[in-house]
Amino acid sequence: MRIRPTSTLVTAGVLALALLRAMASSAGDAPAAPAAPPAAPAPVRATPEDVAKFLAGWAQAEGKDLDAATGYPKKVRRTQDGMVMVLIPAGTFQMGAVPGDALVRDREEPRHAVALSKAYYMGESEVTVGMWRKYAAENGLSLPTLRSEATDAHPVHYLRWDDVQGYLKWAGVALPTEAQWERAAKGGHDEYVYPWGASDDIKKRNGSGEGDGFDRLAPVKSFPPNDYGLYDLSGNVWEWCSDLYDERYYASSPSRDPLRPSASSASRVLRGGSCVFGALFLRSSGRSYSWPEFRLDVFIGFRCARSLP
Ligand SMILES: [Ca+2]
Ligand SMILES: [Ca+2]
Repeated sequence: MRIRPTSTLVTAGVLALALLRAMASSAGDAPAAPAAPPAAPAPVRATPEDVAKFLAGWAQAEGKDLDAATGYPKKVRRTQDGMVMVLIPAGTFQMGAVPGDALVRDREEPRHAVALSKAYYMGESEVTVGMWRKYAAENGLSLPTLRSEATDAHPVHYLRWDDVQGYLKWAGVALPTEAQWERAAKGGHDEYVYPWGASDDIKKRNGSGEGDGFDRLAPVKSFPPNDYGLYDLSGNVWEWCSDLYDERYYASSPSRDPLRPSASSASRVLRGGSCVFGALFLRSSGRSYSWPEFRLDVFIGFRCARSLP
C-alpha cells in the first residue's frame, strides 16, 4: 500500500505509540507463551529383567552399551530378519517445516512442538530384499516384482501398505508413526531441513539423477548415517508410516504422541522421497501419501519401529 506524504507523520505517530505500548507491556505483563506440550514424566530405568522380558521372542541386545535414561540397550538386532535397530530418545522436537525453508508446503505447517513420551527403536535402514526373501520363504509368499538392479542388499520395494502388515507381525515390530519418523530423520537437530543439515547434498542421499552415484535404487547404507545412526531416511525408497494421512493434521494434532488413527481404505503417510524425487520430498518435513491397497509406485518400501513399554 502506498502511504500519501500528508499521512506519513500521523502514521509514524501511531507506530511510535504502538511501540511504546508494546514496550510497557513487555516490561509488565509478558505476552502469553505459545502452549507447550506437557512435560513428559521422567522415565523409570528398567531392570535387566524388564529388558529381557521386553526383548523376548523378537530381538537381542547388539553390543553392551545401555541407554542411561531408560536402561535399555542402545542397539538391538531383530531375531527374524537380523535388522539392527537404534534407540531414539523420548523428548520434545519441532515437527514441520523449518523456518526459512523455501520449499515448504502448506501440509508441513504449522511447525509445532511434539512430545514423544516413550523412547523407541527404529530400524537403522530400510528393510532389504534379502530380509523380505526370508519372510516370503517362511510364509509361502511370493516376492513383489523387483527392479533389475535389486540385490539382497537393496531395499525391498513395490510394496502396498497392506503387504507390510504381515511382515511387521512376523518380525515383532510396527511401522513408525509419522512423528516418530520425522524425529528420527531430524537426528536431534530441529533446525535441519535434511537429515544431515540445512541444504541438499548429493553425497548424502540417493535422490533423482545419477549425480549421487545411482540412477535408480542403491543398496541400503550406501550413504552416511544421520546423527542418530540411521541410514537412507532421505531418498532411496519411500517409507510407509502407520498414520492415516491428513493434509491439515498439524493444525489440530495432539502435542503428545500424535497418531492419526487408522481407518480402512484411507490414505497412509509416506515419508522421505525416493530415488526418482528431488529436494522437495527429500527434506525431513516433506509429506506424501498413498492408499493401503494400491501398488502406486515402484519405489515404496518401509522401515520398522517399536516403542519401549
Ligand atoms: Ca540417484
Ligand atoms: Ca528412504
